[in-house]
Amino acid sequence: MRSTGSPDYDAVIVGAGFSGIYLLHKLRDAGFKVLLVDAAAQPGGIWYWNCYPGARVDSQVPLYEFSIPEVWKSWAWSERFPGWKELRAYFRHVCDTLGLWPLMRMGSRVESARFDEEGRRWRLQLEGGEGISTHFLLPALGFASKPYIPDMPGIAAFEGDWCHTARWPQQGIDLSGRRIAVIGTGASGVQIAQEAAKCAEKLTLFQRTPILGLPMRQERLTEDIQQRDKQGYPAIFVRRKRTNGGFECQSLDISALDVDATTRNNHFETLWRQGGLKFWYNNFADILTNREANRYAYEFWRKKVLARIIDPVMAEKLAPAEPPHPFGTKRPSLEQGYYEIFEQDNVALVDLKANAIIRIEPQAIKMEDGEVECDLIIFATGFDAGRGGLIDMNITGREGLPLWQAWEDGLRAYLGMAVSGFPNMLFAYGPLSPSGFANGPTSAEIQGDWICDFMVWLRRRDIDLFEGKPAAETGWTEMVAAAGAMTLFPEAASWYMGANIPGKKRQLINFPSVSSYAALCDEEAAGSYAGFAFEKLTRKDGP
Ligand code: NA7
Repeated sequence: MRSTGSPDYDAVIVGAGFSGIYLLHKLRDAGFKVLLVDAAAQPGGIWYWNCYPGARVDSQVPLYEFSIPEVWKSWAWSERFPGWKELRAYFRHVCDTLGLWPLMRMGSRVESARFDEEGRRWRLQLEGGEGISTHFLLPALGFASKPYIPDMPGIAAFEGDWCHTARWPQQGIDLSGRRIAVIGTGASGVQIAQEAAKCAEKLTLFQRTPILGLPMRQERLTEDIQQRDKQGYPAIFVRRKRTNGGFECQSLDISALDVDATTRNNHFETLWRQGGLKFWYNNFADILTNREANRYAYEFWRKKVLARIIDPVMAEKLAPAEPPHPFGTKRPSLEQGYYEIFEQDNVALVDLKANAIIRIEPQAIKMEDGEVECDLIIFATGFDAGRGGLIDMNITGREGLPLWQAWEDGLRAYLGMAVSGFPNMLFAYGPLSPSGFANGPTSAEIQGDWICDFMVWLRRRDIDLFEGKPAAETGWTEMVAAAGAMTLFPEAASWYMGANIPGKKRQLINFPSVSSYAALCDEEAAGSYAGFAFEKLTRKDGP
């Protein structure tokens, strides 16, 4: 590695999901010397790692794709909610269409990234020992790149197979005829359970908290239908940036309490019929802020679900009279026949709140009361969202400060992109930005455009070094917490609140509105990036 001269790259992007690929496209077009590296063998981000049977996106076509015309005009989906294989094919299409492959190094894991103060560059160590240097470091790891597997005594001696949904083997696992235990009933648990129920000898779901499932209403899509609909795409792509969730429409601007019961119910029914996440994001204005309004939504949801479950004991476990948490404060999942699988003889449910797991035996899961024999354990137990992947990248800032230490007392970041003490680094899809809460591509494009504009602005002024100001960072972090406090989100022990990871500080880790986020980012740019400190330096032998 050179210690003097220009760094190898103007920017290195880490991660080939939506945000990384978008940044690569933008920065390449803006004339930067840029490289993208990713540990995965193929682009797609979470759609590379989450390749379990049934894995699919919960945002409908055309929300979960780029607004880049040459990309969407030449692409057609086969389903309204595409699965992981098609999403991976889409990413290949994006890289082909935009000619990005020569700038991508797949199968290359970044083991560490260290800010070299003297050399004014980031030094990255790749798996295998190679070192590269870059002026700017842009981690774009996604909010869910670090799977969480709870401590399960005895797992090492388990004689069957086990894995996390987000580390599903690329060659797949045949679920047919297996005795399967799925631990966790979030979006991933629901999706894999629906598939496993079709072919497993025995499927046992271990539920700690019931998921509040919404009907997906999957549809086949033809090219003709999409050709017709594409006339409306540009307007949708503009509109999705003006909503809280990054979807095509917003919550209503009236309270659920300001309408009579019939009107309220009619709106609930309409959303229910439309399917997807609309019951969550297109509902009354105060569903996520007012307990009474929220309870109306829960009661409607419960009535719909109870109508599909015959056994009253099972019904109380899956859709309890008392809500496990306010509706929508944990991410609802889209389901396709989830509630019906529990009527099958080969499917069972263990309520972990009534019967906890004690340990894993070589051929069974032992609970306080009884045991479940199994030969495949699937952990659908979620992620150390927001920070996990970044911490695993072993990022070290000024004076050798590791990122994990900077975040020891909680996550902090300016604009959800910059951390003080870590100059010349911006992350996309990071904590305290809308990522995770919002539709991914919307967030990726807002941040990608902003980062690219910022880098062009720096280049025009020959600015070598930027760093988020500590006061701006504190202000942003407090603002996200204050925004969260105005909602019901803090009432749920969710990953949105960091509550799923033992020892993680409870705080809202996502900025709760895409449109407000975009406005604040625009304001920052219009104000000459006042939240950042800059240094103008001459490189030893740079241009
Ligand atoms: P989630 O949504 O974090 O779900 C994880 C599930 O695993 C959830 O049901 C958890 O129950 C359960 N869990 C976590 N730890 C344990 C332990 N120790 N024992 C039993 N059960 C446990 O992850 P997903 O992968 O499903 O979805 C992540 C996001 O991807 C999703 O929100 C969408 O944005 C797409 P809990 O609810 O914590 O009681």
